[in-house]
Amino acid sequence: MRCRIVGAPVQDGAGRMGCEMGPSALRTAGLVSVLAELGHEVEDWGAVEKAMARPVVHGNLALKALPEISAWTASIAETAYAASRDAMPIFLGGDHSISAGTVSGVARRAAERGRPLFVLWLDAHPDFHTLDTTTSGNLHGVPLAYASGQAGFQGYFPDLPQAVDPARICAIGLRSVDPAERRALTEAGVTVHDMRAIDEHGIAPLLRAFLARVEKENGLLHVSLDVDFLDPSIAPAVGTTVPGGATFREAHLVMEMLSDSGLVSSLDLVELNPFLDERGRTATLMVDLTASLMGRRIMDRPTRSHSGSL
Ligand code: B3U
Ligand code: MN
Ligand code: MN
Repeated sequence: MRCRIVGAPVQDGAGRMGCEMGPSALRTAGLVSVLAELGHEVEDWGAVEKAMARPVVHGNLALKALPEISAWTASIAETAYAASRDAMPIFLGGDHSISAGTVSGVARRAAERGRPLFVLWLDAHPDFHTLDTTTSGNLHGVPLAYASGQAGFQGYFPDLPQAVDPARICAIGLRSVDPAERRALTEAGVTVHDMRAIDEHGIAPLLRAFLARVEKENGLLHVSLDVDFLDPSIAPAVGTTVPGGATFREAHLVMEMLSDSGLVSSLDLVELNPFLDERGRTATLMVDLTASLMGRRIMDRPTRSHSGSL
């Protein structure tokens, strides 16, 4: 497969600085060579450049860096659209606000191809605030609401060429959801598998059911992996650690199942804050998870289905 690496060194959407270094850390952890060793053709597009920010005033005075994130969203969306033309883009964040641009860019591409776009959001948070409901004002808390066409972004964020149908979004790993987000997720009809659901059912059947839907509709699948999906004990390099996250094996299993599905058409690796890392272990884990998604296996065969003999 042809992979296209796109750096999006954005940090203004997070509460603290450092995510700007994310693309460098992922490259330092060997992302390009790992993909090449798996037999992929890798093209590195370097970094997206931020468009010129124009001043905007909004009634929610808590909002931070609105002109900057709006400008980033415009340039990232353009690049995401271009990068998804004839390759699988892998977007290196950057805080999660980059996904306002990546998802809207690949959604435009999917619409042009006449294929429905599905989104798998692997995160402790749903990032489903609107500009009106966020109380922290950190814009890494809004990208999924924007990309799925929730109200209140018009005039502040770039016009959305194509919204993702909320019924085609699945969020897995949630364990920190604000009341306004909870209401909005339910109303919009987003599929949510919180940590409790993972504890009760195991992560595999939850993901399998979603992948079956993507396959049935001949969809494209964008995967957005936030570092804080993972438990902080294995992934400390993130500004918003929330205890009780996905384990090492749960995360790899998700990636292996995604790989087997052959459905993934684009990927975000976001919220890595190398300033908070311990000798590069989180960056290395994110690269290893990407390797599992891109075909690295424990044994030289796909995982067998349980209906077959063990
Ligand atoms: N929902 C909270 C917390 C949060 C969202 N995304 C992250 N943290 N990383 C907020 O600030 O919107
Ligand atoms: Mn997030
Ligand atoms: Mn998060």
